[in-house]
Amino acid sequence: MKEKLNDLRAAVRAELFSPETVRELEALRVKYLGKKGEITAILKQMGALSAEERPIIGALANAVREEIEAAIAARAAEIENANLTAQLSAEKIDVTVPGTPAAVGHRHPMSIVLDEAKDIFLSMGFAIAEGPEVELSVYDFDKLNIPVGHTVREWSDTFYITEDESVHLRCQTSPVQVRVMEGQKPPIRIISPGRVYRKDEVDATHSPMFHQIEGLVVDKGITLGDLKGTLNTLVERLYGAGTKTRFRPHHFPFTEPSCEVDVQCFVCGGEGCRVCKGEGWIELLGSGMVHPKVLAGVGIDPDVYSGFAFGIGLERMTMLRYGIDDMRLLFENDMRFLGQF
Ligand code: 2U9
Repeated sequence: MKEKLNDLRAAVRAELFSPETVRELEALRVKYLGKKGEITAILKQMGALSAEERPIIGALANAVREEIEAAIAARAAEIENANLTAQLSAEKIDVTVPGTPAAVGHRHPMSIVLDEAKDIFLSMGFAIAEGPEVELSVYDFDKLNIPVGHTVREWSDTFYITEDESVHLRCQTSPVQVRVMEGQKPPIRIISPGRVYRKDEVDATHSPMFHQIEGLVVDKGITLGDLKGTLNTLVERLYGAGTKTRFRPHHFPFTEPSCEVDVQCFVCGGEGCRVCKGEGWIELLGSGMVHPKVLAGVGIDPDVYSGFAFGIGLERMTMLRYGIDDMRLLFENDMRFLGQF
């Protein structure tokens, strides 16, 4: 039995280096130390030994078992270490590989043009005013001298909220200016950018929701000359120094006199081209001197004060600025389009 144990010890020593993996090593452990293993088989035969032999063989068997256990544990550590080294060298990081660039967002083209317009007006001393999109008809119609029966008041034109026509989605940002005039004495110099709503069918130049930038100046001695100077400054800053404007008589209920303002085509310089449809001029905005009835209606004496007002469509401004021929592109959120600005 002693011999057998010594043979086992030698056999394990010889076999210990053939396992390459933890699994193969485990098979070796089972072969010698498992329930049906060779050491266990020897220990089971101990009952047949004499009382003198039993402790000697028992001690030897334990010593051999401990040695085998220790040898297997050491070999296991060796295999794991080799695995780790192999893994580390296989997985080494190449710090020179270029990184994946993070996608950075940017402003919508209308935000770019709006920010530019805000900068221009802020530099001329205007403040920015905002107000509700769900508006009282008193502010959007009555106080703007828009009479009962005017087409804009029809259900086919305006998104009414109440049956009695007292509340609707504002169809211009002018009620913001009315609210400012009611709450503040002249001098007043504000722009009111924001969303407005009209029951228009969607096409290349119409949308039931669009954006306006309106402006209002009220003070003593404000004239049409101030309106022209302000709008010429806007146009020159937007489209380049020397860009000409043309003021054509028009009618709005809230201004008197009223005019539409064209800008000399900034593509062809007035020669006539595709953008200005051969006209040489492009219609840009509406404007006029605030109607005395509108001033009186908010408690500003029209014999002491006068003012001018204007309104520009932001979509139109943006389309002209970037040569966009279809308004729907501005609302569809197609990244192939938006990525170009
Ligand atoms: C007050 C008094 C007068 C604002 C004005 C226009 C002319 C105008 C259009 C331009 C293109 C609307 O977006 S659009 O379709 N606007 O033509 N807006 S004068 O006049 C005011 C505003 C407030 C108290």
